[in-house]
Amino acid sequence: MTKLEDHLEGIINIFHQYSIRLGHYDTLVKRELKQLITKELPNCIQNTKDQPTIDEIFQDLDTNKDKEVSFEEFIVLVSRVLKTAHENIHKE
Ligand SMILES: [Ca+2]
Repeated sequence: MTKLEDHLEGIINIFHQYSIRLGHYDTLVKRELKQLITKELPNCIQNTKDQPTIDEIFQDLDTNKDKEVSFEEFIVLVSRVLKTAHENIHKE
């Protein structure tokens, strides 16, 4: 695998690490999303310990409103975080 392919697979692995914990094995319920954000993205997302922030992110990502965040819904967050990280690199 190339470095990029390896990183992409890493995103899938992290998602699964959290999605298998509760409810459906391949989706994130709110508690899983909170755990993932708090543990894996504390430098990219502000106020991760703050419940209203988590509520807001969850509602925003759960576009089909089934109270679960699928991988497809999750990558919207990944894409946003990635975009911000890229912008920050050029600021420094
Ligand atoms: Ca959903």
